[in-house]
Amino acid sequence: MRKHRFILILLAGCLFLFAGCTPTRERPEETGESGNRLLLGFAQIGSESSWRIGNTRSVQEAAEQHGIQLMMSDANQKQENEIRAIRQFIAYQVDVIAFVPIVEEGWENVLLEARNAGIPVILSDRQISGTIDESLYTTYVGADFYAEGKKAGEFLLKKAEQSEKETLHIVELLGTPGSTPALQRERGFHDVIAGDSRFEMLEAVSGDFLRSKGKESMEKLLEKWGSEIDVLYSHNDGMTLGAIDAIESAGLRPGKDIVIITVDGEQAAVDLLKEGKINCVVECTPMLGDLIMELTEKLAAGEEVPRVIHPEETMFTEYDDLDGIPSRGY
Ligand code: GYE
Repeated sequence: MRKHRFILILLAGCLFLFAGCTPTRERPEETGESGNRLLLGFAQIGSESSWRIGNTRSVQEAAEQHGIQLMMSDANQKQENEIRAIRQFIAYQVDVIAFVPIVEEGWENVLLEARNAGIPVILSDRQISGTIDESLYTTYVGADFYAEGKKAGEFLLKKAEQSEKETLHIVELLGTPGSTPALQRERGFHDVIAGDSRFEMLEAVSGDFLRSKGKESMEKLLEKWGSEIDVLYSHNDGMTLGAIDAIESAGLRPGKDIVIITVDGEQAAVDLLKEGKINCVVECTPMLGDLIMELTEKLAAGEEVPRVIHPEETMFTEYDDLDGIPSRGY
């Protein structure tokens, strides 16, 4: 039975994604074991980074452990695909919808549809624009990106104390334009270093959270600014790894000629921190699956849940004892 329902859902998913129409079919008759399981519709944005892949895995594993049936879609980095998937979840009358808003703007209509259908909505990982009607979603679970940006800035303050240079010239690789992590990681960092004459921004460019674009953007920055660059602040590890390739190809030493500050905490970045090629890794955990499933259970039972849940996060720097860092798992 469970299998049949899954196949039905999958087939319908393909149909709706390809036909681009609003489905009118109702959730299939619930029978047998699968009928008692909660159904969670989860709209993921894609697989742009190891962080994201770890996030998807965390959601899948937690659903399995909690016995929650998962209807998951991959938007391939397109907001319109995400909106279409959410409409599909509504048509299927899922118990709860969770989604990762790729950017902050543009969700009003589809969230109104979810509210009219009486389906609670969890924002996972990213937020939506602050001006939106608050009743359009129930809860947010994800990182405090502003705090992450501040941690990055605070590390730089410490690093500057030990630098012989009078001025440190900074380049910044920004995440996806209009997304919460890009907006808040930028703001938190600049709020900390603002007004301090030891720092000078050379340029900030987007690398879209992609390794390939991080490399490309860093190549351009190096062509333009060369060895004037003292600091790279990058909004995610994927872009940082690409940038490090570009820095080494340009004959410079990452972590030494250029101070490198990155966010996420992927295994690959922590390994490079240990090698001295990265100076600071601000942690952002993708392991949100358990929290999402707990929220799903509570919402389906009609219980109250907190409006905002931030998982605990830390940072790893060259000043710390790095031997004890447990395997990152993403
Ligand atoms: O930092 C990046 C990913 O939204 C926090 O998205 C997430 C970010 C993460 O692609 O690696």
